[in-house]
Amino acid sequence: MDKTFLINEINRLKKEKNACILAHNYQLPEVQDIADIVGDSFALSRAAAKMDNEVIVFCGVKFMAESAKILSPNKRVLLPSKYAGCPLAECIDEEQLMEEKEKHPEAAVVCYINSSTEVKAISDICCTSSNAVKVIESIDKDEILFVPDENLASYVAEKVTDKKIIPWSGGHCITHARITIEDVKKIKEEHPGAEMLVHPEVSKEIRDSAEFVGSTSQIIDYAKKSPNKEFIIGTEIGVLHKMKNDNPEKKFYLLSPRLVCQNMKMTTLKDVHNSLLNMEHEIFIPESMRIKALGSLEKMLRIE
Ligand code: CIZ
Repeated sequence: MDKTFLINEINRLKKEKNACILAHNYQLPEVQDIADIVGDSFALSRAAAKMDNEVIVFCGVKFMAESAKILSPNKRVLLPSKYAGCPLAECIDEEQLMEEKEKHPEAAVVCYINSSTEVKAISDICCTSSNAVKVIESIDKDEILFVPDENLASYVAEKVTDKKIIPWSGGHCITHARITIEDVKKIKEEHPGAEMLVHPEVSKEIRDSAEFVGSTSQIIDYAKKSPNKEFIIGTEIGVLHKMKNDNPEKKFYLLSPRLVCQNMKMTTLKDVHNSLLNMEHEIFIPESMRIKALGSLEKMLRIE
């Protein structure tokens, strides 16, 4: 199908079905371009809850569409590519978290938004990469069990020194984990004047070489406000689309060509079209589970 025809059809179906399209910052450029809102999972879920469309097409991965459904139970939430998952979110299940909780009965449980609905349901509060420090600081306990991202846990532990952060061992984003210190040395030599901006899902070694650490939205924001003209970007390639559009006079270099998340790149325009046409793949969450998971998301929303 011709691209212009596909885009026209998506826009026609969007009106017919009273749908709104949300796309994560890591989505393919052409998917970001047809979206009503582009952002991080937190901003998108919050936007989904506020808008009055009957249908939400969530161009992202499963945990993101599930978070939108948890917050918007009366809307039909569709995930265009049913295989778009997140290995980080899948690295800990309910049973494993229960075992961990038993080992640390005094600890409050904080789950990263990159986690399953079941894990959110048995956590005290959820957080994203943009608000993790604020969330931890808001907790009235000295011990925090933080799941599942070990690098984000270590970043938070550096910022919040009056609490003991217990990380879930081995939880990593496989895309951010591909960056090596050799990549950093090479790109810094090539672009000595560039500021390096990285995501907190990178390792400590990489984080310590950067000028700024932040979520995708914070990185996008930082680059816009900085007087610098050149940036090395240490997160998934998808963010470059918005950064280049927002700042045509600035230069952006991806820290490593391996910073491509295959799951985020599964959603194509054709999938978005099929999703609207056939109302697929709809997210369903049992109500008792949704209510439990809602608690940890709502607590996070209250401290924003
Ligand atoms: O919170 C999100 O959307 C993720 C997974 C990353 C980020 O920093 O936006």
